[in-house]
Formats: sequence, structure tokens, C-alpha cells
Amino acid sequence: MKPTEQKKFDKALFQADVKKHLSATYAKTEETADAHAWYLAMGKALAEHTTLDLLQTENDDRIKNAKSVNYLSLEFLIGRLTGNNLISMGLYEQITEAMAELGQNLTDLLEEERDPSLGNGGLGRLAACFMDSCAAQEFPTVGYGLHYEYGLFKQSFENGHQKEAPDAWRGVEGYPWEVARPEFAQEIGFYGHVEAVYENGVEKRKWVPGMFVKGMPWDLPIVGYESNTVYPLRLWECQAIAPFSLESFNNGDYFEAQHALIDSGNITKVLYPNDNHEKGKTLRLMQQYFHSAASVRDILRRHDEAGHKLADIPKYETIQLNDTHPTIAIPELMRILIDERDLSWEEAWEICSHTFAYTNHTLLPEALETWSESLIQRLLPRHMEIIYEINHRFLKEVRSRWPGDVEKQRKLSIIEDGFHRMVRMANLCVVGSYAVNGVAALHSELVKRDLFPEFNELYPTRLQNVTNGVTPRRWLKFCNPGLSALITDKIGDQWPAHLEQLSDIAQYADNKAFQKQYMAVKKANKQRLADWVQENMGIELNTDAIFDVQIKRLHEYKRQHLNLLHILSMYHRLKNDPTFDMAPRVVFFAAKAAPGYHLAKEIIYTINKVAEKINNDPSIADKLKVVFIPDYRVSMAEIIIPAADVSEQISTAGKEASGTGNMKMALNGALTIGTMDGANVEIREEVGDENIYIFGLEVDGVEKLKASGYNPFDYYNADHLLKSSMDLLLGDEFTPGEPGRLRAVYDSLLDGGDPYLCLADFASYVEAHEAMDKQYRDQEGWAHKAILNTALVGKFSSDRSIRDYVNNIWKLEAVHR
Ligand code: 26W
Repeated sequence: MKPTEQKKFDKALFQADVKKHLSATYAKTEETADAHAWYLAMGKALAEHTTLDLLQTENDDRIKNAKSVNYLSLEFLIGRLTGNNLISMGLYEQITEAMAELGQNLTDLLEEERDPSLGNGGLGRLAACFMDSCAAQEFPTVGYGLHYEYGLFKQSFENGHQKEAPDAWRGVEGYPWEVARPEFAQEIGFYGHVEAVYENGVEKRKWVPGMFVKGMPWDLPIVGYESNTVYPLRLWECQAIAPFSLESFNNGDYFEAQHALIDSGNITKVLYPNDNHEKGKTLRLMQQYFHSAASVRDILRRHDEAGHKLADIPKYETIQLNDTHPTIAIPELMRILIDERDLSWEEAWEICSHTFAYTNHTLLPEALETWSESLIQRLLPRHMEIIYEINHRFLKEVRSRWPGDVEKQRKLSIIEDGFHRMVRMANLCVVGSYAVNGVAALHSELVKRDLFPEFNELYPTRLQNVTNGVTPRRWLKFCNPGLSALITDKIGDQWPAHLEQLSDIAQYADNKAFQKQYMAVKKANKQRLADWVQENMGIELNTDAIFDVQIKRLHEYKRQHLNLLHILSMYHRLKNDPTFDMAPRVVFFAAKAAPGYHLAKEIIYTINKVAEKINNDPSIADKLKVVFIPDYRVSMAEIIIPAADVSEQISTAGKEASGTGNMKMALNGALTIGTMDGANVEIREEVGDENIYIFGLEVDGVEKLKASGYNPFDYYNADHLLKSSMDLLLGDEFTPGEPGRLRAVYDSLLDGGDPYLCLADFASYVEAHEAMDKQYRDQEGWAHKAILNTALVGKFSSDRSIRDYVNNIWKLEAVHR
């Protein structure tokens, strides 16, 4: 839709709607309403419009007869919807004015919205960017996720320690943007047994579940940028089916029945807070099956209602699996087609193996999902039978390709042999999918070379790459209005839908007037962040300082502790070396640690303790400050990212699949200091080696060092700066009266073997920082580099990622409304 075609906005009608919701939905008068009530009423008034567009999109015959993508993900880290939807609807200015006339400031109202934190980190945020890009480009899409009652925990610090609190993201009033779709509810079974029944002398298998729960869908509207297209993000809530147990109900054991009701409602209670670490919990597998079963049934319902044949499923539907978490959807579709729809195994497999595609997001061994055969057998007995059969037929194929090669069979088998047999979900995904992709060029190469080399031999075209991207609407236009206005002033207003146009900004990189404007925007964004920090943390910051930012989940492989070593080295030098000079610097962290990840929590504690000392040391003054912002979430990222000068992307080479924060910060004009890992490699390719600070070992260097027997003590003993920096952790410098309290991090880097090679990369990291520091003192040169970063990262729009999926994997077409 062109902007000129935008639907007419009736201000008076909208204001009347808001007032109606204020009283009728939220029981407030204009006099008693606070900002929160106004936000809710405004949200509901807006949501009404998007729900109408959602229904129209849903009922559009052209969409029913077009191919759709079904994006299955246990996580959608969407962030606040109101501001973003206003941008997409093209109503930001009009609503600002309409609300001002009602005495309300839109910016303040937007701050009232809780973040729907229905994801952990990169994988969940990527799913949200992808929904935005599918809607913007009008590729028919349904997102399927879970309606967790509690999202990712809220984080606070108590004396430097992470504390977790539940996140009831919907608040007491409910979330204004969601709408229940009870007509699409599903019943989902668990446990029970499998029976053989004979139909016309042919054996049929029939699963008789031992318990049922209800899947209630809630739709969130994903509004296409400047289009009338609204796709659903359909989130399943688990509810008990009442009366849960007829027997105990009839026995008069009413309380027992209620108790069971409460239990079965637990499935979607809470998002598992583990990122990149698999724990094998029963309830987690129940979440996965509940999600897959409800979604697959909804896809089949839509397919049937459109009047399509089962054999045409691959023609009309593709199902993208966001990592292995929804893998059980593969045997579930097989089960329905064979047991309930009477297809033969061959017919069902022909459909399934042309319907599913799988994205791998991590190579970390501890993140690769395996489920114990006995657990699946108990929870989903029929699915276990189907998995055996898939594996049986697959191993036959392996044997005919590599006759007599037992080792190949052992490596490729979906079932891992051993005392406790395990089902390898990634292998099941590769076997059951028509396409498998990694999320950045380097990562996809490592998927082929290290994770699935035999699969790559067996199916040479199956493994592909789709480099990740981020939505330019949320991550530039909305979060950085200053820079957006500046860009629009130079190149027009089409860039948010065509990010490659940003390259036209490159011609201004040396323009002194433009540099001034660009740096003034950055300064204002830094001031906004500094104000937030002052107000919420009581720390005063100097906005002339380098704002050096590392924001991501806390994990050893991401090496927040390498950043800490750099901080300790600056502190040591400031204290001990009178000739040492550095530009003032503020190092920002924001990160949540999985509640059970002990060392990650120790790293947070250590950074907080070091920060406390440094920030209050008068001899350091404002040369160095360290700020650990609590409760990292999407809305916080929207404040931090536009203010970043330096983007820390310092994972051990080979460990970070892609990263997406790296793209967001480069787009907003931060210079990256990073390793040759994930999408950093491609960012360097785009912005040029002069405009990025690359350091450290590359993948082959990491491998060689590990193979030769890495000994961190060699680096510790040889590098005076490193040793003195680390030794600061031994005494009570940062924990007065408690010497050795920060030993855990120190020990992990020495006796613990430093598994992520922080010490090996330390010297190179410090050197890169020194080069950056030097560059920062030449502000014109810095501006030149920063502008080129904004200009040259158009490739990393998630619109491009989605076009790659559409052209190379999904093979579907846009339907413009
Ligand atoms: C089962 C436990 C678990 C939970 C989450 C295992 C693995 C995950 C995710 C796959 C981890 C994740 O978020 N990976 C990140 O995905 C991003 C989007 O592709 C990438 O940019 C990050 O590099 C990758 O770490």
C-alpha cells in the first residue's frame, strides 16, 4: 500500500473509542483515569482496528489460495506493540495529536506498556523481526507460539547478585492487543497407550491418550508496515478441560478434580529461562508437544477449510521450525495423516518431507536437544513408534549409501545408543525437512563441516544459509527518531521498507555539516540513556565519554568476562601508570543469566562489585564508569542501542551462530569491536575493514590452539598487564573485608582451563580497544566511520532475510492487500 492510499483516520471517532474503553472496558472516568488506564484504553481502541484487518486478511480468498509459511517457535520476543504498530499503521503523528487533545502525552502512555517478554534472547527476537518482515512484504504468514502466563523473569540486583521475579506480562487487566479465538481451540492428548485396531483386515494404530488439555489460541496482530495486511501471531494457552476427571468429579471428589485442573493448566505457566542449555525436563517436552500439536491441527484446519487436498499440503503450506524445539510436529503430522486421515506411510512421508524446514541457531553441544526415549515413550507412545519407523527407513538409506559402514549409521541415527537411549531432535529435523539452514555464512559452513557433514554428503542441497537480519522499523525508525529524520532528510522516506537505500548516505560520510548533525543525534541519544541511568540507578555519566556497550544474554561463550578483564586493565593502568592516558569511557552491560547457571551469576556479581568500586573512586573520576543495567529487555534495548558508540561482539570464534545485536548497533552508528564470528564476518565485508575493529583468534586458530593443548597459565604468566588485572580479583579491592570473594571468575580462567580462550585473546582485544580509543579522539574521523556503518549495513534488514527464505526455501508469493 502506498502512503497516499492510507485509510482515512477519523480523529473524533478514535477519541470517542478511547473514552468508551476507558469507561466500559476499564471502569475509569476521565477524571479518575491514570496514565496506565489511558494507555489501556488507547491500546484497545487501536487493537479494534487491527483485529478487523486481521479478520479481513484471514478471510481473503487470495490468501487462502496462496502458499503460506507457518513459523513455529517456542519463543517470540516481540517487545511492546503499541508504538511499533502506530508506526506500521502510519498513525504515529495523528495519535500523538489525538491523545494530546485528551490531555495525554503519547510518549508517556507508551511507557506504560509492559514488554511481552515471551522469549529468552536471539532466537525469540529473530522470530519477532521475521513476523514484522513477513507482514511488511505481505508474504502470507501465521506465527505459532505459546501464551506463557509468565514471560522471562524480571531481573534485579541485590548487593550485586541477580534476583529473579516472575513476569506477569499481561498485568491484571489483560493485554490490550490480544484477542481470544475460542472457535479455534484444540484438545491435546498426553500419555496413554497405543491400540491395534483392524479395519478391513489391515492393522491400524490408534493412540488412546490418558489425559487431555485444551489449547486456547490468543491472536496478537502483526501489522504490516504501511499496509493493510495483518497476520496473526497465534499463541496457545493451555487450559484444563473441565471437569478434568469425570470419575473423581462424579465421586463427589470435587476438590481432587479442581486440583487436577490446576495441574494441567501448568503447561504454559512459564517460559523456560534457559538459553543455549538443554535440561531435559518433562514439562518442557509437554510444552513442545502442546505447541506442535495445536499448531499442526490449526494448519490442517485452515487447509481443509480452504478446500485443499491433503496431498497438496506442501503446495499451500510450509512449516518453518525455529530450532529443534518444535521438532515433534514432524511425527505429529505423520500420526494424523496415517492414523486419523488414513494415508499410507509413503503418502504421509511424501507430504511431511516436503513441508518442514528447519533452522539451526547454535552449535554448542549442550544446547543440542536430545530427549530420553523412555520419556517420549511414556508421554507420547505413538510418536515414539513413528520415530522408530522414520529411523528404521532412514538407516536403510544410510546402509545403501555406505554399505557396511557401521560408524556412519551410529553417527546419523536419530536414536543415540547407550544405557539410556536418547532421541536426537536435530537428526530427526534434518531427516524430516526439505531444507535446513544456518543463520550466518560462517555458521552455515560450520553446520555443514562440523555438525552435519554426513548429512551434507547424503543430501548435498539440503543444507543452506540464510543470514539473519533485524527489522529497520523497530530498530531504526522507531527507536532512533533523530537519526531517522536525518536520513529521511537526505534520501527520502522509503528506506524503512528498502534498507539497501541507506548506501546513499555514504556520500555524506565526509560532509562536515552532516557529520555534525549525525554526531549531535548520537549525543542526544547518549543523553537520553544517561538520564535513564541517573534516574534509575543514581549514577551520573559524562556523555562525552565513549559509550561502550555489551548487551546480550550472559554466557561464557559471549565472554562478558573478557570485557571485564579489559575494564580491570584500564583500572589498573589508571591507578598505576602515570603516563597512561585514555578517552573517558562508560562500559555498559545488560544481561540476564539463566537462574541455574552459577558461573554466569558470578560474572554478573563480579562486574557489579568492580563497578561499585570504580564508580565511587574519586581518583578515577569520570575517566571510567561501569554500568550494569538491570532487567535487559526489548524496551531497554530501544534506549541503549541508539546511544552506543562501541558495540562489543566478542564471542570465541565459532561459537556465536550469528548475533543480531551486532546488526542493530552498527545500523545505529556504533563501531563494532568483534571477533571473526557469526555475522560479524559479514558486517566487516559490508562496512570494510577500516570501519570495524576485528581482533582475536579465528576459527582455525581456536581449533589449533585447543588441539595443541591450551594452557591459560602460559598467557597469565607471560603478560604483565593480564596478570596484574586478573590478580585484582584475588584480594578484597572490590569486596572490602571479603578477600577472594571474586575468585570464581579468576579460577574459571585458570584452573578451570578458560574454555572460551579469554586469556588467549586478551592482548589482541586490548590492542583493538587502544586503536579505537585513539580514533575516538579524532571526532571527525569517528563520525566518518560511524556514518559508513549506518550506510553500509542495509543487507542486515530482516526483509532481506525473509526474501532469502521465500526465494530459496519457502517458494511462495506476496499477496498485496
Ligand atoms: C533448549 C535450550 C535452548 C534454548 C534456546 C537451546 C537453544 C536455544 C537457542 C537456539 C539459543 C539462541 O537464541 N541462539 C541464538 O540465535 C540467534 C538467532 O539466530 C543468533 O543470532 C545467536 O547467535 C544465537 O546464539
